[in-house]
Amino acid sequence: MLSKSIQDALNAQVGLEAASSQAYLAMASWADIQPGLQGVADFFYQQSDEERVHMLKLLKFINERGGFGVVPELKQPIITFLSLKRAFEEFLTHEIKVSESINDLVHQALQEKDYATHNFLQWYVSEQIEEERLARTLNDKLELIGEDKSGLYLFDRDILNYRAQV
Ligand code: OFO
Repeated sequence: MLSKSIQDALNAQVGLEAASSQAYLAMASWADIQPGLQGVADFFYQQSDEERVHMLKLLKFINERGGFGVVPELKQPIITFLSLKRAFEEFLTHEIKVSESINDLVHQALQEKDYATHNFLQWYVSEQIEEERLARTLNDKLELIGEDKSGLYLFDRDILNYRAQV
């Protein structure tokens, strides 16, 4: 059975994963209407779907452990970006925030000796290592590319492969 404090913290994480899904959906929709960024749009549509899966996993875990997974209200995320670089910086910032939140949850689970929740959260710890690495890799690539149009063309063409590699 989940303690009230762990349940609240897990539900807060449900909210954060839902907000991630919304944020990446907005990035996808923005990229979708930019010329030549179909790969980036597909990438963020996929990221958005993944975050929804992260949210569902948490929600179901809370319910399985005798709690109540609460579907959160959502604020509108940033819907337009000054540049591709800014969108990817936002992506990295968001993932760092999620990692910090997962780390806090892990810490809380240990403090409360809730080993089942601690064990469950290890999947998120690994996932965040991958997501942050991917976000950093893509930001580094964009830094190198700068304003080079052929570089941006290749970035867009290959972005789904980077995702598979990282
Ligand atoms: Fe990438 O945020 Fe979920 O875990």
